Amino acid sequence: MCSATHSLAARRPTSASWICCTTIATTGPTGVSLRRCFRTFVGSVNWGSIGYSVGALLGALTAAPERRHILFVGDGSFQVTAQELSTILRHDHKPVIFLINNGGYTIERGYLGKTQAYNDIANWSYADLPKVFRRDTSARSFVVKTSKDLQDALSTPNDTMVFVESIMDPYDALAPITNSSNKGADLNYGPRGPQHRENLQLRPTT
Ligand SMILES: Cc1ncc(C[n+]2csc(CCOP(=O)(O)OP(=O)(O)O)c2C)c(N)n1
Ligand SMILES: [Mg+2]
Repeated sequence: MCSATHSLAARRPTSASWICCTTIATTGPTGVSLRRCFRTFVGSVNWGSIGYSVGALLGALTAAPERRHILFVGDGSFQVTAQELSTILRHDHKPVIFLINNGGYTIERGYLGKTQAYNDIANWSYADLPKVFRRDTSARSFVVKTSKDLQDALSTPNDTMVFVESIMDPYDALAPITNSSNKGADLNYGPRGPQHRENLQLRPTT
């Protein structure tokens, strides 16, 4: 996903804004802050409120329709406010949306319930939603599983909405994310909490 961000930023270095859900890392593998690639960064960093970003995208599109808006959102976050995609399409806005489909609440698997069903969510056919919400949509949708798929999606013309559903492994998370969840569980449940039992937490790969 980081390569996608850099690639898009390179294509639109001065006018792009980046809207982000709460669990997307804002630092690339090289430690470079991706926020600097964009003119404006919008995120719910203080409140950590999932679902915020889809509504924020609509707000940013309404405020500055002439600019290019790029949303990165998790599947769990998206499902909270997905209906706003309908409003975005009704107003004929043309953002680029990257939706990370990793089968549910990956960041929560680092607290507790690595394999528990309460961290799984319904596996919507996300890339079909522009068509569901607007019959005559011109949106271009992609389901990407490999870097080649991603390159193909990034090569598409950007004169319409571009919706990229990225399929990722539920256990694929950066170490800073899992470390922070593991620490959060220690705070929540205390030193003798259930988080220390075998295989209950998603932990950083060593
Ligand atoms: C309104 C709200 N409800 C619940 C939470 C707790 N919470 C934090 S992250 C998260 C899961 C996010 O899932 P997703 O967007 O798919 O991100 P992933 O960790 O899978 O990348 C939840 C339920 C929250 N932060 N805000
Ligand atoms: Mg998810």
